[in-house]
Amino acid sequence: MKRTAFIAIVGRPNVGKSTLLNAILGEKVAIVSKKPQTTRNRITGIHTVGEDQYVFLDTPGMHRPRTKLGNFMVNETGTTLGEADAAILVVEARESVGDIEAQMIEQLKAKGIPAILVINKIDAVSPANIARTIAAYAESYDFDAVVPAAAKNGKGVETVLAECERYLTESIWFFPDDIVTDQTERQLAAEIIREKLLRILEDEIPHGTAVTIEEFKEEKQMVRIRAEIFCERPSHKGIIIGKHGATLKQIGSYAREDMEKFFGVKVFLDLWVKVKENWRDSNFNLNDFGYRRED
Ligand SMILES: Nc1nc2c(ncn2[C@@H]2O[C@H](COP(=O)(O)OP(=O)(O)OP(=O)(O)O)[C@@H](O)[C@H]2O)c(=O)[nH]1
Ligand SMILES: [Mg+2]
Repeated sequence: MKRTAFIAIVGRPNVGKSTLLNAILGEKVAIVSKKPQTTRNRITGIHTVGEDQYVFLDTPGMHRPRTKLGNFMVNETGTTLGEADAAILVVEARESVGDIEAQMIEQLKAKGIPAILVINKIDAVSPANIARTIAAYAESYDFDAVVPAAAKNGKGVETVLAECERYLTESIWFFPDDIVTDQTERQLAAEIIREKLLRILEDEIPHGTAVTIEEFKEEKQMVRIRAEIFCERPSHKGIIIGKHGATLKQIGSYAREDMEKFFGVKVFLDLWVKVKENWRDSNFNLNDFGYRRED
């Protein structure tokens, strides 16, 4: 008997949702960074064991949007919750329920979605702190389970998965059993480049960047990828390229390394930087960059 569950991973930005997804899958399908608002659209991660298929839906961190891109991100999270059988609410041990978390719990209640609470980054706090966080959340919602975890080190990840078993119901599978994500190779390549922009660039600059793949050509034992990085100002373009092209070269070499690992072939990566002012508030550009819902 085949079983399936669609489980949304939600929470405020930067709590470790994408890290948790990657840890569950044992493979990196979602980019991760120290900066908040890394994930911009829903990332599907598929974990199939025996007759059971778990479909995890990683979402953009819930925040108060200031741009149309922000609106899109927050909508992605809302839509995903609406389509899920259950949710994993990821929080940090802050000893009280934050305002964003309280809002998310209201959404869970309104939609009648059962949930597991994951208190992540326990490697960085004291046990007393964790205990007080658990107590605070226990009053806010009837969670099916509360799991302290350190997704970055894999701690608690097995328990999270085991607790998700309760959400499986008899159903056809929606994905083949040998895939871990439904993202295309182009999407994965663009995301890898965006991760490096977030890692290398300071302040607001990476948040104002988008990446498109103009060419993805498989040749004999290699892939040729031409990507365009869009930023919001000419001054940002200068910073991204760097002195004598040094910064762009660094971004390219980190990205190429990851792509070669993921695609398992040699990658020739050609990066171009372009300016598109205020693209984060342009419906036309957001569409162009793939920040739209097709279904
Ligand atoms: N100390 C510690 N850091 C962690 C842990 N899990 C994740 N992180 C770090 O937290 C930061 C954010 O991780 P992400 O997985 O990108 O967080 P996210 O919730 O997906 O963030 P958004 O996509 O912006 O909503 C990264 O620097 C991670 O390495 C953990 O268990 N312990
Ligand atoms: Mg994320």
